[in-house]
Amino acid sequence: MDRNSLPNLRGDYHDSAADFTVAQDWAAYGEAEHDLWRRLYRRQTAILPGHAAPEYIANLQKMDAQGQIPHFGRINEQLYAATNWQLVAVPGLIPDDVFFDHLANRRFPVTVWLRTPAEMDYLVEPDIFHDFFGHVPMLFDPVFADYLAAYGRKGFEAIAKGGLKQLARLYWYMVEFGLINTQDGLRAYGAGILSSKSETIYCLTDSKPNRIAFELERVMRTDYKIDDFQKTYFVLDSFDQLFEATLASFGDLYARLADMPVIPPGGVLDSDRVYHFGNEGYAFKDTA
Ligand code: HBI
Ligand code: FE
Repeated sequence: MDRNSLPNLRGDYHDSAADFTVAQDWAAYGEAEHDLWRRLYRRQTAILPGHAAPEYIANLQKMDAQGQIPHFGRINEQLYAATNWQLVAVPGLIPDDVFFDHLANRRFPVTVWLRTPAEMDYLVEPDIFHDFFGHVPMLFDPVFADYLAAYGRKGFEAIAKGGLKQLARLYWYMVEFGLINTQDGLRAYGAGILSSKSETIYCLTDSKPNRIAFELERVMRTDYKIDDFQKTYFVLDSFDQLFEATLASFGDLYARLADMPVIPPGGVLDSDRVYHFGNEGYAFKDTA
């Protein structure tokens, strides 16, 4: 995928480098943007207790990012010391292969622009609030940080073996919309969830979606829609579980998955370990 094959995205890509990085130009953020950041941050942190994984909350607090739009260079001093990761500024979505290369080298691409006040509740493309508030706290978690680097390394194999769609589902369900089981019940750690007030509440309390135990092939077979709440959330027993599943050699996994039926977003298999059977869900006979 080259830069002019990206759909007409909102960001300013004209002076991005070959790896799609740009300068953050932190001084260019206006007071109105810092104020919107503070409003988004305050509103979201108010609902984290009881909804967000404790690791996420603890790591978010470490960064002290509530007062203004974060300066990536300052955060990188903390982040690099914690897990050898660093944030790189990008104009927005970047091609899969470039994205995987950044992750494999422990560089997390963070969009530089912030949504408008009219987009407080929803926007299509990830902005700095989604990328930073949603993704960066988990980069401070050593196991999750190792998982994400392993995920990036798996990107090249997926492109080579035609498994890009399956690997993107793993990212979608487990990085953007993942839940984890804790002794206090299910909690959210996914970035797409925790950067959205409505989905933070919906994913744990609404009876409509399925909540099903994570299993690598099951997730890789499950389709998703990008413009609505999830019909199914997958639940980890631990971050180690996700790391070990991703680190393992995938062997002929993509070839096997290519012959298996895609599972619709709301499907439930007989083989699923189900935490909650959504009332929108429907039995999808396990044809495996
Ligand atoms: N680019 N900046 C950015 N952020 C993402 O999260 C991202 C991306 N490009 C591709 C992508 N995500 C997904 O296709 C991953 O599943 C690979
Ligand atoms: Fe994201």
